[in-house]
Amino acid sequence: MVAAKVIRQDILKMIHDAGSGHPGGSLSLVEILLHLYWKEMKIEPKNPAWQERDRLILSKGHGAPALYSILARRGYFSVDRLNSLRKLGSGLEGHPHMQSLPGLDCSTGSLGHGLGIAAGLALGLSLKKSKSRVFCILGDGELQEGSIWESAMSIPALKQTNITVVIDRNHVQLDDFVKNVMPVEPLAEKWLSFGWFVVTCDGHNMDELKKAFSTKTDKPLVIIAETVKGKGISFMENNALWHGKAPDEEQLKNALKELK
Ligand SMILES: Cc1ncc(C[n+]2csc(CCOP(=O)(O)OP(=O)(O)O)c2C)c(N)n1
Repeated sequence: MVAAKVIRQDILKMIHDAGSGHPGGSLSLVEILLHLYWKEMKIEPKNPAWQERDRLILSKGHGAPALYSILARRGYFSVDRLNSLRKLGSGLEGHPHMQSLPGLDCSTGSLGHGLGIAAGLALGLSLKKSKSRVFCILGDGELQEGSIWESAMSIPALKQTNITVVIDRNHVQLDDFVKNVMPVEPLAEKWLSFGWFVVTCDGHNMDELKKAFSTKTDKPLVIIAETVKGKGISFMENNALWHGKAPDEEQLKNALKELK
């Protein structure tokens, strides 16, 4: 498995080179994606359209830099392509565009849609008697979208146990803490009451993630992964200013120094 700091370095360099992007919510995703792509998902990077693969929907599509780094480091495409983030025609769009890059199972960016798509995908797969699983990553600010809760209600009703949801619970959204904009607590209780099995873990701890993902249950599983927005870079951590801003030359230098 690639080290988390390699992914974080990629994210920072990509966004710096692009001159725009979302560092905070990309840095909080790193260990979740590392676990999924190295330990959890059944995939064949050299055969991204393999029918039997597990699917990943990054519903918080602005976290794309983290996903692109993971896909490149996992072998879906060359690491050299990472510096083309947000460049016209590069395929590394600001938000995932599944027709443009190998390894993407869904185009996202407009928040609130990923779980509904995951529900349809999971239903289709089970109708085909496929063993493939669907993983869907949601942001905690994203949970304020009403469509999430329609899907959260439907999935247990349809008995879709081939879905695992991960909530990147970094407590910050676009310009403030989630609790100051529209609180989502009591979060575990909400999902429980909709018929999910809920596990909470430290979303930066690989052992805890492994344990959470291996939960055995006959209900759809939601993992509330407690994370830190901007994780790893002192001046970005828990700071909404770094939701959607590229580091300049000096800030990139300082950030990379912290990762050494
Ligand atoms: C439907 C929709 N509304 C607004 C936005 C703009 N937007 C992009 S990211 C974001 C905040 C999301 O917060 P959260 O889900 O907590 O993401 P994270 O903090 O993990 O980056 C918003 C409002 C969007 N992409 N889609």
